[in-house]
Parts: sequence; structure tokens; C-alpha cells
Amino acid sequence: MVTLEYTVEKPLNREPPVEQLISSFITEKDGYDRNHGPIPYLDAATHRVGVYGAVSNILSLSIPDLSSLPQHTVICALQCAGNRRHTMRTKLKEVNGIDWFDGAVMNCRWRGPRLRDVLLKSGVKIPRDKWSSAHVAFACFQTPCQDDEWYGASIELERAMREDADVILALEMNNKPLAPNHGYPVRVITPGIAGARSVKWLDRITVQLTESPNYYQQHDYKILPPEADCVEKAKNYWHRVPAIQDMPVNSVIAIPANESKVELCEDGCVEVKGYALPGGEDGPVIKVEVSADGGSTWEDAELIKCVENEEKDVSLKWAWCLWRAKVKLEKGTGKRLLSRATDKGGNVQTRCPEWNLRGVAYNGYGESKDLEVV
Ligand SMILES: Nc1nc2c(c(=O)[nH]1)N[C@H]1C(S)=C(S)[C@@H](COP(=O)(O)O)O[C@H]1N2
Ligand SMILES: [Mo]
Repeated sequence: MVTLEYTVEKPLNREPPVEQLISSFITEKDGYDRNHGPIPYLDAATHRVGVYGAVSNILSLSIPDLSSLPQHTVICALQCAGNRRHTMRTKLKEVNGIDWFDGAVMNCRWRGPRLRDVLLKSGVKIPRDKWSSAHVAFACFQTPCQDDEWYGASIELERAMREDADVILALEMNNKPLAPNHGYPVRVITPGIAGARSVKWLDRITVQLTESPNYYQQHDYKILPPEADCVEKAKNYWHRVPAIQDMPVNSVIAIPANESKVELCEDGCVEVKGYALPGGEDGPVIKVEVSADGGSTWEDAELIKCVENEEKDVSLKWAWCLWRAKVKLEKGTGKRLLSRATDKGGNVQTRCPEWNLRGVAYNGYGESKDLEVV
């Protein structure tokens, strides 16, 4: 029998303080946890992943089967679509959902076989020119969730099959087997795509013509238009609004924290630090700017080079980027700083996106406000 921790009513959801989060390029421990149900403790010796649907051969893969395929490493940020919801809620209008601050993201080294290799082994029966309208659905049947009997998600088959999209079935996180709360013994990792699609405790992969029928694909994790301002109205939009896939370019200021007292350095500057995230497949982040005058003028931040740059075969396209800047500020109260990221694809963070009921994909300028400079 599978042991479960936490309950459907009270799943484990937590984030570290952002100051702590940005202290290392790789999030080694205490990353965020996001669960729609309890955490199952699975046995890697008996666990199997089934491959079904529009494939020539149905497969039932054990963990040793997955380990014996070529292993691929990806350094990628895993981010909940609800990251920064607190800012949308406080800046724009009340939204529904967990009150995430800026810490529902972590940057880790993931390792496992490519989903592509598993699908090739199984034999995809959908012709190549239909791959962008077909889907690969992921399912975990281990526990009921808050809004559905199981957890599921899907991504485009085209993305899954493209080698450079780096979608993997992760067996390891930061060179160790996944921890139970992060999906042991196997989870999907979908770089650039909202965390909701990186299904943990993966039981089944299905190649199909439709998206996953699961609640979290069909109803939740959608950027509804502002007219959908209550749950009743949202229902009229669910079938018309696409499920979130790629996450938008983003950045936050972690230090100094809102409402903190900051001391000027001898040069009359304060040190500012944060993280930045590329949009979808358009990484890496190539520029972060900081403004001390409400966005009239901007100065380039320094993008912090990380040791992992030395791993030649591992791309930083999907990783977050830690940054720091020295910004001139006058002494006084009510000071405000802003940050703005640009990625390689040319996506630039906007001042403030439109409000949406679920408060997802918030990517307004990073901000640190009500600072007292002494
Ligand atoms: N089986 C299952 N997979 C899941 C979830 C879940 O509740 N159950 N939550 C999803 C969401 S919404 C996010 S943001 C990430 C969180 O991953 P983490 O808990 O490892 O941080 O897992 C995704 N995969
Ligand atoms: Mo999420």
C-alpha cells in the first residue's frame, strides 16, 4: 500500500523567503512545494510508467528501464504559474489562489531520459505534420486532488518530440534521486513551461489528439480575460481560453526587501539583487535593468556568472539568472526600485500585465518599495 503524507484538504504548499532563494544558483534544498493533493511514497522497485494512446507499442517501463535509456541533464527553473500572485492581488485586484510571493520557483539540475526517446521507443503513430496539434498527456493516479480524482497535464507532441526542447522524465534532482515531495521516483520536467505540466509521481504517458482532460489542464492554470471576474463567469471561458504553457519573461527584486531600511554604501549606492527568468523557449535572460526613478531611466544590472557555465554540454537557456546592481539613491523614505528583464528572444518584461481571476503568470516589473535609505 502507498503511504500518503498530508491530505487532500491540506496539501503541502510552501515557498522559501526570496532572500534565501537567491543565495545560490542551484536551489539545493528548501525549494518550493506545490501540491494539489497528498504526497505519495512510492517504491522505485515496483513503480511503472505506462505509455499508451497513438503509439505502435504500448510500454510499461520500470525505473531501471528508464535508467537504461540515454540520460540527459537539464538545468532549468521550475516555476508555479501562480508565482508572484501576491503582487497581482495587492497591485491590481483580489485574485483566487494561494498567496504566493516571489519564491514559487526553483532552479535545479534535473536528469533522466528524454521523453522523446521514450516516445520513439514506443513508436508515435501520429504523422509528423500533425505533431503541433497533437498532445502528450501525463497522469498521476496515486492520490485524489482537490479538484479532480487524479492529477494530469499535457503539452504539445511537437514540443515533446523536439530534441532541443529538452523535455525529460527526471529521475534525479541535483544529482540525487528525486525527493518524495518532488515526485520520486519519476516526474516530467518541461523546461520553459508552467510547473503545473511537470507532473510528479508519473504513472502514465498518453499520445493523443486532445489535451489532458484533467481539471488542472482544462479549467485551472488559464489566463482568463478580465471579464471573467468570478468563478461562475470563469466557467464560460474555460473551453475558449488556452491552457498556460510557456511562462513569460520575468524578474523580481529580492534585496532590498519591501519596507526595509537600507544603508547607503560609501559610493552613495545601494546593492540590489534578484532573479530573472526567460520567457518559454526564448532563454537565456540577456539583460536585467534597474530603475530608481519609477521607470524613466534604467541601468544595466550585472548578470552573475555561475560555475555551471563550465559544464559545456549543459545549456543555460532554461535556467534563471541571478543578478546584482549598484544603484544611486538619495537618503530618505518612500524610495522605490524597479527591475526589468529581457531574454534572448527579445521578450521584455512589461510594467504590469492584465489582471486575471486566478492571478497566474504575473510578470510586472520587479519592485521593492517603501524603502528607507539611511
Ligand atoms: N502529481 C502531481 N504533479 C504535480 C502537482 C501535483 O499536485 N500533483 N503540482 C504541479 C504544480 S502546480 C507545480 S507548480 C509543480 C510543483 O513542483 P514541486 O512541488 O516539486 O515544486 O508540480 C506540478 N506537478
Ligand atoms: Mo503550480
